[in-house]
Amino acid sequence: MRVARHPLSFLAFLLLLNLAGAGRNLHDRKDVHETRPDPLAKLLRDLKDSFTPAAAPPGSEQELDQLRKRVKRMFYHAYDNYIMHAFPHDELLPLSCSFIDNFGSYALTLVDSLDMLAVLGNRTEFARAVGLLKKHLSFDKDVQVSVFETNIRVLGGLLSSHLLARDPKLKLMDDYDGFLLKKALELGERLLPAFDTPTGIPYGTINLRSGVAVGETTITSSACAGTLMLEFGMLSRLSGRGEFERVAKRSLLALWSRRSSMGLIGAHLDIMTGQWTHKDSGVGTSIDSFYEYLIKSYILYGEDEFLFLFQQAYHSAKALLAKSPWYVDVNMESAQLVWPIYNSLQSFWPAIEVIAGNLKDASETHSAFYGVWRRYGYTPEGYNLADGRVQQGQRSYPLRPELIESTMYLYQATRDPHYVQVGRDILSSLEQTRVPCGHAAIEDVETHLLQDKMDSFFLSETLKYLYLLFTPRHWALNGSFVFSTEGHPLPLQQLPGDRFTSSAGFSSLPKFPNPFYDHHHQQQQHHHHHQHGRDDEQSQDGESSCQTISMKEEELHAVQNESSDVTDGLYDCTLPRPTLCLDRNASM
Ligand code: DMJ
Repeated sequence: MRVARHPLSFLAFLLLLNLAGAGRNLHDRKDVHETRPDPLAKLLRDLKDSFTPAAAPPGSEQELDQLRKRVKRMFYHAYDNYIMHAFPHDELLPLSCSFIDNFGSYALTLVDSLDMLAVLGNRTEFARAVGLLKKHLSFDKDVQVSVFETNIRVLGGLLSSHLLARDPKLKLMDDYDGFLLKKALELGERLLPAFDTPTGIPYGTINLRSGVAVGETTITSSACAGTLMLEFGMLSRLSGRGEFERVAKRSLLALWSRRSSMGLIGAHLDIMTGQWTHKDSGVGTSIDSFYEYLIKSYILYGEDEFLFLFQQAYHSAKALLAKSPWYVDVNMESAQLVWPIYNSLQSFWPAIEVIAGNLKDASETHSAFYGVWRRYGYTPEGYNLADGRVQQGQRSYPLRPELIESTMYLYQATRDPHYVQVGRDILSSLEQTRVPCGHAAIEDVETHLLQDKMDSFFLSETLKYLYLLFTPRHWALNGSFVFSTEGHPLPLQQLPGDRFTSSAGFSSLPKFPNPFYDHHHQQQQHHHHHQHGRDDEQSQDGESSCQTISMKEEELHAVQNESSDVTDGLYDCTLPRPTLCLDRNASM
C-alpha cells in the first residue's frame, strides 16, 4: 500500500491507531473474541501494519527498522502458509491454498528458504525446519529434475544452511550433526551421471533415482552449463571429494572454449556435439548466471583464472551487448542485434557491475530498469525497447529478485538513500501481491492480475535481498560471504571441522597475459575514491579506439531474424557490425 506523505496522513495514522485500539477493546471482551473473529479489527490491523509513518526520515534507522518489519511480516506470511498448505511438497499455490510438486518433490521451498531463517536470526524455526527435513527430505525418487534448478535451489540451499549451522558465531543449533551436508553429498552424487557426456557439459535433466533417461534431450542452456562452480566446488571442499569441482570446471571451460571469435557465448548448445543451437547472446535469459559465477568463483576460491575469464566475458559484454544503459541480445558471431528487449533476468547485471567496480554504469542501468518497474509497479518478463511496451507473451512478474538484488548491492556500495526509497517502492508493490494463503505472482503487469504461483526464490532470494537492503550492517554483508545465484550465502573461509580438498581443474590451463587485470584493480581503486565522480569510463579504460555502440531509436526498427523467437517481423537485425574491443590474442 502506498501512503502519501501528507500532513493529514499523520492524523489518519492516529485515527487508525485509535480505531485499532477500539478493535482491541472489542477483542478483549471474551464473548466476542470467542465466538467469531472480528473482520474490522483484522482490517485495521493489516492497514496499520502496512502503514509507514511519515515521521521516520528516509534512510534513517527508524525507517529501516519499519521496513525490515514489513519484510519479515511478508516472509512469515508466505513461509507459514507454505508450511501449512504445501510442505513437504515443492511449492505453495497461494490462490488455491494448495501445493505443487513441480521440481523434484523434495520440499523445495523449505530447503531453499532455510538460510533465510538464519538471516532473520530465527534460531528456533531454523532448528525446527532442520528437524522437519530430517523427517521428510528424500532424494530417492523416480523423478526427473532440472540439474540447474536442483543445483542452485536445493544443493545451494543445503550447503549454505549447513555452513551457517556450523558457524559458531551464529549459534543456530547446539546439536547440529552435519545432516544438511550429508543430504547435499547424496544429492551431488545423484546429479553426477548427468556430466557423463562427450563435452563434459551436463544434461539439463536427470532422474534422481535412475540417472539420465533414454532419449533425454541433448540441448541445454549456457546458464545450466556455467552455473555450477559455487555449489559443486563447495561440495568438493566440504566433502573432500574432488570430482564435483572437477566436473563443474570442465563444464564451464567446455562452454568457454566454444565462445565466438567475438568473445560471446550463445544461449543453447548440444551437449553431445558442442554445437550451438541458439546463437543469441545476452546478459539475461539462458546466460545470466554464467557471468555471475565467473566473478563469484574468483571471490570464493581466489583463483585468478576465474577473474581472467570474467574480465574477458565482461569486456565482450560491455563492448557488444551494452546499449547503455540497456542491454540487448545479439548474434554471438556477428554481434548483430536480434532482440532489443530488456528481459527481467537482466536486472541482476547492475549487481555484477558493482562487484566489478563499475558503479557509474551500475547505477545508470539500474535507473533504466527501475524506470520500467515504476511504470508498471513490477517488471514484466520482457519489455520491448523498440516500442517501449511490454513484450507480448512476457507480461508476467513471477516475484523475481533481480532488481532488488541490484538495489541492495548499490546501496551497500553507495549508501545513497535513493536505493532505500527504491526498496520501499518495491516493497509496497510486493505487499499488494498478498493473498490469504501467501503471495501470488503477477500474471500481467498491466492488469495486475494474480497467478496461482509462488516460486521458492520469493522466500530465498527476493525477500532476503529486500531484508538485507534494509539491514545494511547485517553479518551476511560483512564481506565474508558470497551469495549464490539463488541468494544462498557461502562463507569465504572454511569453518573449523570441515574437510578441505585442494582445488582441481585449472592446473592444466596455460597462463595468459592479462592486461585487463591491472586495469581492473586501478578501476576499483578509482571507484573507491570517486564513487560518483567518473566522467568517462571509456577514455579511462584506454579503450577509446573501440567503436561505441549507441542504440539509436531508428536502429531499433527491425525485421525478422532467423535465430529470434519473434515471428511477427518486427525486428531489424541489420545494424552495422561493431568494432571488437577484445584482445583476440588471449584465446584459450
Ligand atoms: C533464480 O532462481 C536464480 O536467480 C536464477 O539464477 C535465475 N533467476 C531466478 C529468479 O528469478
